[in-house]
Amino acid sequence: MSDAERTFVMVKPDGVQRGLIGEIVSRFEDRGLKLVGAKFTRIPEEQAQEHYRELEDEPFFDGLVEFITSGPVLAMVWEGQDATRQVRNMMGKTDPAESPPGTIRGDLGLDLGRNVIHGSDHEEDGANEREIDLFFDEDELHDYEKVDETWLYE
Ligand code: DAT
Ligand code: MG
Repeated sequence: MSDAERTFVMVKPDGVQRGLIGEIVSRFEDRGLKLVGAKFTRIPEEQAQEHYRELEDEPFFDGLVEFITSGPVLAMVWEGQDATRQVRNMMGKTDPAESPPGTIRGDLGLDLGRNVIHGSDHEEDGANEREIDLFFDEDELHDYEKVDETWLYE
């Protein structure tokens, strides 16, 4: 495998409430990505503010923090070739209304403020490491080999 990397992904409170955890996890498994960490948790307000700190000057920031802390989320780390960019491609655009069918947001959402899933931004330097560190301790991430790896990568 070339270019293996880990990316931070989260099913947001709306995705949890709507029973979409299985559907979303399935998509990443089917794609061949490897789950290396997962945590079902309710994000403390301070952690949510830190997670979205790039957006703190936006008018929607307080509502965003309120929403993301309004119920439990499934925080995950997925590993694979070019994982960050591939996950973002699978998610679609930020606004579900602009996301094509076939993408997670394009298939499972309608509204910008309820877009079901978070994934680290591949265009933002170091976003992955920062977000993984914010949600996981080192011993909560698992190094292991999966049986399909020799068939998944040339
Ligand atoms: P993404 O989640 O696609 O990385 P982002 O990092 O720009 O998008 O924004 C984080 C979240 O903030 C996004 O998932 C939904 C919310 N958001 C973004 N732009 C918004 C807007 N103009 N109005 C309301 N919520 C917005
Ligand atoms: Mg983002």
